[in-house]
Amino acid sequence: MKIKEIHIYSHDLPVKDGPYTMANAEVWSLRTTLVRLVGEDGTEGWGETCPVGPTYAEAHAGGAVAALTEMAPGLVGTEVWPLSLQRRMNGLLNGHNYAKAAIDIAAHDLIGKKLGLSVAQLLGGAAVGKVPSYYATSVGTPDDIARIARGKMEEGYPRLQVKVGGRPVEVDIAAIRKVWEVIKGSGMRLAVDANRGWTTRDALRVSRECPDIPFIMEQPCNTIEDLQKIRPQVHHGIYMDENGVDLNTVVTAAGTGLVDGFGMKVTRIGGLRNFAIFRDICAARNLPHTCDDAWGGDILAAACVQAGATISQKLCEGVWIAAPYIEGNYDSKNGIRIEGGHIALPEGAGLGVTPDAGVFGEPVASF
Ligand code: 0XW
Ligand code: MG
Repeated sequence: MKIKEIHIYSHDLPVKDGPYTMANAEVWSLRTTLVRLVGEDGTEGWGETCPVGPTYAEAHAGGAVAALTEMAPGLVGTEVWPLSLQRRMNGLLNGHNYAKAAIDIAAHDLIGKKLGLSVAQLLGGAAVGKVPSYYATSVGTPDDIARIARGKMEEGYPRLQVKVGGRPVEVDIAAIRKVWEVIKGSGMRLAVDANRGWTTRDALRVSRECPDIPFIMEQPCNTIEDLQKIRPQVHHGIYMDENGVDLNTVVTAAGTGLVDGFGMKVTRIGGLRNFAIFRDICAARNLPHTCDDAWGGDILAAACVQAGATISQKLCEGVWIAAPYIEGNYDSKNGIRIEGGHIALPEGAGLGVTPDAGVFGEPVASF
């Protein structure tokens, strides 16, 4: 099956009750980029990539459109199969995994829709019909975050991610303690995500002062070298998120025992094909991980749920989607929704969602 047309769209997603605050970023609205691939028989597939602002990762909305525009002319007329497509994209542009991911996701959707198979089936088969999600807070006051923790625990979320960093570490410690007072004994698991915002000094202090609280530290510091420095000194598990920029980094982190798990983004690792490889590397080393993206609407949410459903239950730390921070859905009928802290795998072929006609307006570029 060859690619006949590629259309690129831009769309704004205002943050519900914004801003969303992390150690290094405060975002009010995110610009997402969508790709519509049309196969030679007219079958269509959708992809999406949506960096959470320009400082979270080495990715930004304008970069996604530019990278896709650079590659698209060289992709029209080529085979849609994900491995061939990946090699072709690598021959057209170095790096820019997050933009290539939108093409990869669209290719999986198109192939699934053509064959009548779900993307989860294409990735090896779903292990569950409903994936656990987790709630990620903003950076906030200890009282506010503890109140949110109670609400999300009562909603049925099995896991909470508390954002910290970008302020005195004493306040982070107070927030962790207040949240633990609320969720202790409930079975709700806790991740503390500093989004690269702590120094090694801060991370060591938090671990030293909270030895009784069984949270995992997600991406506490900025670099891999920082993680290596704190690794032998902390009482808590360390998960890598932002530093896991490609499969090479993941193989080394998993193979050397640098981390106890990962927060992983489908687009950062290059799309669904690379995510499935990442999933299998983690399974080989018995490492738990999430299946998320940085932000995005129904297309990315569906991609994360489809891929997340293929993770073995004991290693799945949850699927995060931006739905709680977004108004409405692209697909008004089958759009992805979180219920009781879990997300049902959509029915139907491919991603299981199709944007309503005209929802993104005219393409910003067509090839
Ligand atoms: C909680 N997330 C999955 C959403 C934001 O993009 C940040 C991210 C993370 O874990 O770093
Ligand atoms: Mg994270």
